[in-house]
Amino acid sequence: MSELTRRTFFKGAAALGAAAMLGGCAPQEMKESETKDAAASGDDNAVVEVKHAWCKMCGPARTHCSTLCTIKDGRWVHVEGNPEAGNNYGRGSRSLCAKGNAAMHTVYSPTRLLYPMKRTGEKGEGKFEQITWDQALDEIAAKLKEQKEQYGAESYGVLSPQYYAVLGSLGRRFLNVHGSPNYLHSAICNSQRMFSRLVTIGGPVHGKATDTAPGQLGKTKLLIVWGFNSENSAINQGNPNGRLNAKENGMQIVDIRPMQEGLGAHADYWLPVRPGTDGALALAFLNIIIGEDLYDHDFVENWTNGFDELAEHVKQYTPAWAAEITGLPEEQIVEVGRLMGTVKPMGINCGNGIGDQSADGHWTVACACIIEAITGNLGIAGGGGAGMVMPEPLIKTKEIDLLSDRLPESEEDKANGWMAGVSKLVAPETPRWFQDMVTQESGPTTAYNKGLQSILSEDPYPLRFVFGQSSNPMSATRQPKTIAEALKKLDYYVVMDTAWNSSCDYADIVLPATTQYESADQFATKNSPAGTFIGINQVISEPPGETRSDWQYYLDLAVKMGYGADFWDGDIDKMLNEQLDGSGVTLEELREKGYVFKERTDGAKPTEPEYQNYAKMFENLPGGKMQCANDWIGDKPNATDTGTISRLPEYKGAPESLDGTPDVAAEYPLVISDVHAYRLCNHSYYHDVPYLRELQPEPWVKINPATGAKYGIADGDWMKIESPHGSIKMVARYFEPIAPDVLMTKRGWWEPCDELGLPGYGSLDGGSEVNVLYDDDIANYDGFTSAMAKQTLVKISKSEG
Ligand SMILES: Nc1nc2c(c(=O)[nH]1)N[C@H]1C(S)=C(S)[C@@H](COP(=O)(O)OP(=O)(O)OC[C@H]3O[C@@H](n4cnc5c(=O)[nH]c(N)nc54)[C@H](O)[C@@H]3O)O[C@H]1N2
Ligand SMILES: Nc1nc2c(c(=O)[nH]1)N[C@H]1C(S)=C(S)[C@@H](COP(=O)(O)OP(=O)(O)OC[C@H]3O[C@@H](n4cnc5c(=O)[nH]c(N)nc54)[C@H](O)[C@@H]3O)O[C@H]1N2
Ligand SMILES: [Mo]
Repeated sequence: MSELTRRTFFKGAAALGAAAMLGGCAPQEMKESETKDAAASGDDNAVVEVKHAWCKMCGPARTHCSTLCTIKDGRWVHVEGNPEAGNNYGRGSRSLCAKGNAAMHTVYSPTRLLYPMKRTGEKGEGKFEQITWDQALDEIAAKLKEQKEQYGAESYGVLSPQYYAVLGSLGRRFLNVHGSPNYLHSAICNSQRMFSRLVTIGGPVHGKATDTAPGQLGKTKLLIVWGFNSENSAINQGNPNGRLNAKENGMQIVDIRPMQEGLGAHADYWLPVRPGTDGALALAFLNIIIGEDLYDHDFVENWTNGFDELAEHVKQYTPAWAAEITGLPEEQIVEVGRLMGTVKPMGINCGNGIGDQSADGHWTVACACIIEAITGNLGIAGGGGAGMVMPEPLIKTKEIDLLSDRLPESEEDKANGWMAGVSKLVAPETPRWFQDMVTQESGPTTAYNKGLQSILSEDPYPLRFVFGQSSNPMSATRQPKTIAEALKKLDYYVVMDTAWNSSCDYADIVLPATTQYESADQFATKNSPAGTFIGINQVISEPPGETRSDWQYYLDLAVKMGYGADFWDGDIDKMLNEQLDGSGVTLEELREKGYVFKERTDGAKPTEPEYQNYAKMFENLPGGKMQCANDWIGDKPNATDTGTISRLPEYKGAPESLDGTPDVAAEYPLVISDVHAYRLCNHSYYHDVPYLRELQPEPWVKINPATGAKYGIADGDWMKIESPHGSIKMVARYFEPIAPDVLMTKRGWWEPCDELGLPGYGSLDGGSEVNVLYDDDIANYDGFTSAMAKQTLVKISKSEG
């Protein structure tokens, strides 16, 4: 944002008085212990209230932490975990992570966006003026109607890289009613792994693809954690405690990640794989398991498709070959491969570090699935895909109907037997022929990056209107340079955010959103053996300025569009009541109490699942068998219609790599990648929160001390990092447990922290956004899932800050 806009923008914050909202106490002065005491003691006449809110600071995770917030005389002074809800440590625990504990400072941040703004200058120039909500919604509705008329409804696309509830429900419903299939889903987040599992080991539908993660950790003897960061990502879901307890009971752990993170230090084997080479490692594991006859013959005989072909195919992928590519010792690959073939039950946890964000992500995850299946670990207690079955919830709520039948079906859809809307996708995330009700989560999907690139290429047509809610395209995807060009060319870009993110300068309209602590628009349930918990977000802090709920935005816009009848006539309570209908809990009760816990008194306990029911597990797969050679997707057109997908796993590697492009490596000798779910932020935000920013003040890059010394870079020095695609600056942090030829960082550093006087950093060349360094050539994306590599080669040098 330019100085001018910053001033206009902050005028609002100053007028409202961030300090006044805190009762004269600046955020950084409000220490946790003091605030708790203040709430507990002091003025007897003080009005102290405790209200319920769901923490969603780990992002889109579907089970968030339930919190209790103490408000004293209207000021939010303390937050803690709700012991009734059963957060990470189970019922009775009040603990929260660092982010959760810093929650109150997110609402009082001086970087909050407070008013609707309209661009007055050129795109990217940063000149905006304040407008009213009414004017903003009128202009947006007029533009949507005009473009629908002129270019068709599909010219409107919605950014939804991660599954935020509002995007997956109202965002999708609005698209359906409007008539556009262009839900710009990630091609970087979770779905990629789901698609790979679905086509390899089955499951009823996309969202319920058979899991390779052990469902009963207590019975697991060997846990493979592969590119998964559960000690940081959604602690509530990853349950680090469960892992450590299982380890104490003798479970062995293999952690496959380039740098040693939390769990790595506890692991029996830490495999510091070179970023982007997991596909080679996976193929070598198959080579060992099949070559040394460590597979389950009974399973292979009865339940696999194309095993012999696979066995022949993987002979070429020897441990020596993989050692060269991955940078791991050959003996270690062999040892771990043998372990996987002999220790049972074994489960594999595939994370975002493999599958979602590499150019051959599909085959890497498919190999992990094959390994688990042929070693006889699928659907067994302690192995993959066999979780205990929870007793029925005692409170049942309804999902928001997506009105999927509203999406128009074209002649082309009909002729090809495609799901309605698929023919109109601007950039299909998975191949068009693949997208149907079994494979898709909530409807057709366009890949985020490819969809945005269509604006420039106009292939097959350009998007004309993009809505970015809870997403920053200048940081979420590869090559912000290309994205900036696309946003400049785009007819109309609307952002709804809690802060002025780095893409806002290119917007036509910017809308201010409330946080989860300022609106009562979401409830959620948690079901456990003890009972069922339902809680709603209560208003903990009054919405600052003219911030509005992300949910209310859709209802208000729908009314302006004439879609009111499909959007509860703009009444959010009607929407919530519809979801609660028949649950036995009323909205009034929830709003009043914040949450309700219904104890289980019928004695029902979790039951064992049906083990090894492969007929059911594989029912959607060709021949009813798991796919060692893939007859579902093999030899069929890829997602860009430029070739076909292979039937057997292949190793491709990143667009630039030490083994694959030695000529590039001669100039750029180091490999870089990143981690995103860091415990002190969500993606690229919460860097404005002083408590959290203090702990990671600058954009960091972990570097082996030997490498630092070699390039004359000391711990704490700024360094320049250059790849064939761009250049950034970051602060070197010496770290022993990382290979000397590898660097690891975290993406997204645009957000300033004014209280600590720390800046935000640019998203283009010379800034600190690691996505600047990565390739964005669509031809290099995973042909099946559109996953993009987040690995490349770089050279480094010391630089000024
Ligand atoms: N606190 C917090 N929680 C979050 C989020 C957040 O931003 N903050 N984001 C949420 C979202 S949207 C998601 S998708 C999930 C993601 O949660 P995870 O699946 O846990 O994903 P990441 O945190 O990216 O962790 C991937 C791990 O793989 C490693 N890695 C990186 N490159 C490679 C590689 O080439 N090979 C291998 N083997 N490993 C590699 C990284 O160092 C990291 O430890 O977390 C969710 N939860
Ligand atoms: N290099 C690299 N790139 C990655 C990843 C990686 O690991 N490495 N991870 C990928 C993954 S898995 C994902 S899911 C995507 C995520 O990509 P995005 O979801 O686009 O994440 P951010 O770029 O942090 O943008 C989120 C925006 O939402 C705003 N926001 C926060 N809370 C709210 C709210 O309640 N309402 C509204 N309206 N706005 C809010 C924030 O201020 C921020 O501007 O990034 C992907 N990009
Ligand atoms: Mo994600």
